Amino acid sequence: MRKNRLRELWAEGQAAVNGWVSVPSPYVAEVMSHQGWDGLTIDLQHGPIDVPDAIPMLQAMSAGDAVPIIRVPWNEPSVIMRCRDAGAYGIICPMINNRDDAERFVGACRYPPAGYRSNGAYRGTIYGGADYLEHANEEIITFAMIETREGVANLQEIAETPGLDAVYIGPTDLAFSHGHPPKHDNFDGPVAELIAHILETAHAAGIRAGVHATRTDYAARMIADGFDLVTPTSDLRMLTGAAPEVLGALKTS
Ligand code: 3PY
Ligand code: MG
Repeated sequence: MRKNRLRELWAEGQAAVNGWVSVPSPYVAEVMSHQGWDGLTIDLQHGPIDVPDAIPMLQAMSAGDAVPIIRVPWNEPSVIMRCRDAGAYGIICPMINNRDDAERFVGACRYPPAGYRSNGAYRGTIYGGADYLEHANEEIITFAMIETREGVANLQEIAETPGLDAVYIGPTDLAFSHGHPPKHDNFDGPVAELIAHILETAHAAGIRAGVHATRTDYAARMIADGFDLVTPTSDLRMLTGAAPEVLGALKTS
């Protein structure tokens, strides 16, 4: 089976830099898969991408090196299994609040006896290889999003869920649920303290930690602080970020 490059990076002690795709376009996914991102996450939670859109995007990404990841819209086993069958090598699941949520999520990503995922990886075997079924449980990465007050309160038992590889922090929901303004890139303050606590608890439980960001300097700081994966920007942010600079330089009114 094709190796999961993120696991290899982590084994080498390196952090992974993950790109974020929210435009439902195989062409955008293909372009980004050749840019040098370690992982590329197709976001099915927020934005216009649905499972039928994601499949040609995964196909387009196959030729590049970026590890294909999907953020599913919710902890819904049927959607998780469809994404896994389509060849995702990592699943990010939003709003994991307790051990039951974590077990439901991880079980949908793993074949028995580790989980209850149903057999039928029609594209997994094309992307991963003929021995996909034999090794998928060890290669595919499960990320539980910690982004609620309840998720933080139950973090220890979530992090110790067998088969869970990593937590992934959604800073704006995390802030929201703790009564703070929903903001990314929290360099300091109470949300930054929560993020540091999540990182420390995940590592103490022997799993990895990733964090969502929108600024390169913040993502660099998170790598320096010990995060195993950072998402510094997205397709849409790069598009919308560059336009004002160009237009500002050329248009006078
Ligand atoms: C959050 O900030 O809550 C996220 O889920 C990031 O996409
Ligand atoms: Mg969120």
